[in-house]
Amino acid sequence: MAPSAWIREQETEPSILDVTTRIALIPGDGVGPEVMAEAEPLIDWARSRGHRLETVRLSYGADHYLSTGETLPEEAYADLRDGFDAVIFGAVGDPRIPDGRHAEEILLRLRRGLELTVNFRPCQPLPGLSRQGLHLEVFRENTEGAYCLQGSTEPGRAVDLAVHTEVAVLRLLEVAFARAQARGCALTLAHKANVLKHGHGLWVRVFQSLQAAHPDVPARGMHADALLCALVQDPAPFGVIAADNYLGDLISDLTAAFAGGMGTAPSLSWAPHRPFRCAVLAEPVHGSAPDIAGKGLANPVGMILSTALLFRHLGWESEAETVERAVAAAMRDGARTRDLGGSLSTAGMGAAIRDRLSG
Ligand code: GGG
Repeated sequence: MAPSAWIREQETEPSILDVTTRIALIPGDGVGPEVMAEAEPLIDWARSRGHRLETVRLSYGADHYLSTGETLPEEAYADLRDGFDAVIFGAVGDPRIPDGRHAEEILLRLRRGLELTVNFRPCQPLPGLSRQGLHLEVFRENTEGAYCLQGSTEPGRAVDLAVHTEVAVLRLLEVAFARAQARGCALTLAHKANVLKHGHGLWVRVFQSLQAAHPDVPARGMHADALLCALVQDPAPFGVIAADNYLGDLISDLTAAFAGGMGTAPSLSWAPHRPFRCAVLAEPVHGSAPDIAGKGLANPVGMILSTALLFRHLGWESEAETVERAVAAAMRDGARTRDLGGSLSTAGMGAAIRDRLSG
């Protein structure tokens, strides 16, 4: 290409900072709004560093459902899908709605509707916590399996179906293989194909087909029960673990416990094939924890680290690293919420982290 044409292309191409990123904030229920309040200043901070950002707060959750009967209205969902780039989500779940209908129609709807197949749940203990040096990452399929919401209850009999599709399994496993390859670490598939011959049989077949294409990745399948036993005994040899929705949910709660518990565990879900404008959702692993809601007892670290994962996904590596460094510095300096044996409130921990943002 001639230099002048190249220069014209450079001039007309919008710089990444010229593009407005639209982020929907859905605090949800219980401790969701409290931890979201500690993520929002980070978005303002990213804006102050030149990123063009617009946030819109959406109040869907238990209170909205109980007062209006609405969970996530179709128009709101369509606007979110086509008019936003990302979602930051707090938590859903409320004892006033024992069947969890609103949670299902908000969070599972977003995960499934936006085809957020990949749920990434890293576990790296922060400074001052036990198991230093551990670096485990769980890749959980996020849209189907036992969470496909198909089943029935009859007198004396209840059925939950688990639907696994080759497309979703392949999408999840391709990301897990690529990550293990990039990290140069082992990849383990958790399954129970000895019993769940159909669904998990499919997982094993797809896994084996990718093994052939990635001879440099030390990859193996393990029965999930044996894997859990091995993890409890010594998680260090594991690098990346891939699993279906149900097993991934359980395994990632165990790995969260290795790194300080649910309060510190971040997650990011995304659609690798980008079917819609909105293709990524950040949320802490923890739920709404209604027993401690409104008391300033929730640990905001999971939410803050999820926000850092979102920054990285959006290409804002410097902001992601700065936030992660600030969390590590606060922990190194002894900042702790009650769940980690300290006395800081949710807001106090958020402030301790923000005080250490630099760079
Ligand atoms: N941030 C994850 C989330 O909200 N998950 C939903 C959930 O687990 N809800 C049940 C609960 O809050 O107890």
